[in-house]
Amino acid sequence: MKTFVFVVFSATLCLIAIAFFFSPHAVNAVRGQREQTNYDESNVPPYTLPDPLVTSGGERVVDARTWIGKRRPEILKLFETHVYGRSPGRPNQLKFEVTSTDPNALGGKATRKQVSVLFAGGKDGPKAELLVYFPNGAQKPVPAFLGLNFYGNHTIHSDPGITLSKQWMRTNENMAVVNHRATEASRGKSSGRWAVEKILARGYALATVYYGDLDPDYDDGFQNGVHPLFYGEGQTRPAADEWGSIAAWAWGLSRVMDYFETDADIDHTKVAVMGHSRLGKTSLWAGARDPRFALVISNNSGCGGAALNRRRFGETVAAINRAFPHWFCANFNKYNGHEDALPVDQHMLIALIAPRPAYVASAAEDRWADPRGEFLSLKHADPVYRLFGKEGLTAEEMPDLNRPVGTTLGYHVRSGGHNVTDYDWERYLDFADRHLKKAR
Ligand code: GTR
Repeated sequence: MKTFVFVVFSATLCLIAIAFFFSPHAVNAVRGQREQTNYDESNVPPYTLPDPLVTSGGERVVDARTWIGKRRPEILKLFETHVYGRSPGRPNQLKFEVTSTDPNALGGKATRKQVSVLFAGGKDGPKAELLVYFPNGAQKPVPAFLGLNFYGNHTIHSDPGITLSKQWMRTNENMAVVNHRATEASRGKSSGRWAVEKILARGYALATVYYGDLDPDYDDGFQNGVHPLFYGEGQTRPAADEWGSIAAWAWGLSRVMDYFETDADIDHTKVAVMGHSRLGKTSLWAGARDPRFALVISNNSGCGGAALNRRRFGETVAAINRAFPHWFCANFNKYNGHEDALPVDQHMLIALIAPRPAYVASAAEDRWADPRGEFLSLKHADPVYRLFGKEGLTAEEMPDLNRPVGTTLGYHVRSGGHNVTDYDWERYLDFADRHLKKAR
C-alpha cells in the first residue's frame, strides 16, 4: 500500500511538473531569466544614436552630393556587414515567363497577369510566382504597389483564377494550410489585409509574391530558397556578412522590379514597396538598397525594421536573433545585448531611402514592435531629407491615434493591434497619390 501511495504521489508530481513546463507562465519565466521584455517607457535606457550626417572619418555631411557619394554608401555597407548581410545582384540567367493573362478578372475591374520569375532561367530552378492585378480603364502605364505575402498569392483574394501556391508553408489551420501545403480552402484567407478593390479603384496596380518562394521561413542552414544558387565552390552557407532570409526576400522584390522594367503596362518609376511585420523589415531593406523603388512603406515592422534598437523596448536584438536565427546575417548576433556597439541604428535605414518618400505605420497595441521607436526612427532620419531641400517629418511628438502626420516622411499610429487594415491602406493610397501622382 505504501508503495502504491508513493507511486501515485510521484506520478502526480511529475504531471504537475510537465503541465507547468508547457504553460505560458513557465515559458515567460524561462524567457524572463534570459531577458525581461521592457514595456515601460521610463525604463528605456539613455542612449546616443550614431549621427547619419557624420562620416566614418568624422567629416560633417552638409550637402546632398556628399551624402550620395560618400555617406550613403558607407551606411549601406554597415547595414550589409552587421545587420542584413550582403546580397548578390541580378542573376545573368534571370528570365520571366507570363503564365496567364485574364483581361476580365474581378468582374471586369482588373486584368490579372501571372508571371514566373525564373532565377536560374529554367522552371526547375528556384523561382517566384508573381501575381499582378492591373486596374482596367486606367491610363497606362500605371503606378503600382508591390508587397510580399505570408501564405501564397491565392490568399490575398478569393479570385479562383489565382494559381494556388504549391510551396512549403507553415501549417496553419486558420489559413487552411494542411501538412505544409495550401488547400483550395486557403483562397482569400488573407483578403482582409489586402484592399485589392480599393487599390485598383484608385488607379494602382497591385503585385505580390509569396515570400516562401524566395526562402521558406525556417532555419534550415540556408539549404533551400535562393541562397544555394549563389554559393561559391565548396560553400555550404552564407558567410557571417552575407545575406540572411530578410535580405533574400528583399532581393526577390528587386527581381520583381527587374520584371516591371520589361512590362510596358507598369510605370516602373512609380512603384511603392510595402510590407507588414517581418515583411515590413523586408520592404525597408529592399527600398534602402534599391533606389528604383519610388516609395517605401513599413507596416508594423518593429525590431529589425523601423524601431530603434537602442531603446530595447518590446522585441530586442537578442530576442529576435534567438527566435529567428535565419533572418539576419550571422554578424548581427554580436549585438545581442550590446545595442550601443552597433555602428548603425534603424533611423539610418530610413535615411538610406532619402530623398524618396517613406511611410511608417504603427499600431497602438503592438507594443512588441515599439510604436514610439518606429516614430523616432523617422524623426531622426529627417535631417537627411533636409539635405535634399525636402521636408521630412515636422512633428516633434508622436501624433494622437489615427492622425497621420508628415510630408516626405509619413507616419501614423492606428488604434488596434498588429495587422494591416483598410485604414492603413487608405493612408498609403493618400500618401502615394501625393508623391507618385503629382508628377504625372
Ligand atoms: C514576430 C516577430 C516580429 C515580427 C512578427 C511577424 O514573432 O517577433 O519581429 O516580425 O513575428 O512577422 O509577424
